[in-house]
Amino acid sequence: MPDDGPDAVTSTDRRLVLATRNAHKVVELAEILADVLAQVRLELVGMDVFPEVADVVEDGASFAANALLKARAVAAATGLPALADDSGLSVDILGGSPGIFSARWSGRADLTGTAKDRANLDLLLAQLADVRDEHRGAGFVCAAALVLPDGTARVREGHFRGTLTRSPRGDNGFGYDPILLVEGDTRTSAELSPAEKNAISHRGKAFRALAGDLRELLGP
Ligand code: ITT
Repeated sequence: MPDDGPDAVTSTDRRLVLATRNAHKVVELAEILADVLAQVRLELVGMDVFPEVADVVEDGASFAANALLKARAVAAATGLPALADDSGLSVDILGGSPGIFSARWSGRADLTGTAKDRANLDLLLAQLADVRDEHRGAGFVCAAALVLPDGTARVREGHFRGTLTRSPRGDNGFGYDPILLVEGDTRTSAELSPAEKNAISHRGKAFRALAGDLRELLGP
């Protein structure tokens, strides 16, 4: 047997790489995909296992295009099947914005993590200060992509509707969760438990749809 070195990928490698640097997404996805990963006997690993792989520029014009860009780049760089998502908040009265620009809506490139999330939602609430309750409809959107090393690709979308509050509420989740009042509920998305959010969220729906593709393409 030739020595392929410690990082060589073999046909028995059962790792599936999640192409995100967002720690909250890794936690949510490990939970959402737990059953299917056990079924197809794949181990989910994050980008921390591949520190040498550079971030891809998310210059697509849609959630689906960006999810595919991220998954394609990671599958090509690692030789492993890759999952990625692109997600964001789509506000009706803003014609779907912030949309694919949700993560950088405030323009505060100097901030990261919760400080950046807070700047983004503060700006959005300020922009919508004069908008009446009946016009505050919004929803999270998620495009989830699976790309195999041979280029085979699948994308699925999920939506999670609600209305925007006037101030943040709740400590769970991340991003805009504290300002999305969940449709048919009195709580914001940040007041749901992780399991409750996963059951109805855009990311839960998109990745549960993609689970069928994982079984079909990567099942034993
Ligand atoms: P990766 O690209 O590394 O996956 P990211 O945080 O940049 O991480 P996105 O490009 O998908 O992720 O941007 C998503 C932004 O949309 C995120 O920063 C939040 O502001 C918002 N968002 C997405 N899903 C959300 C959720 O479930 N709850 C709250 N906000 C969410």
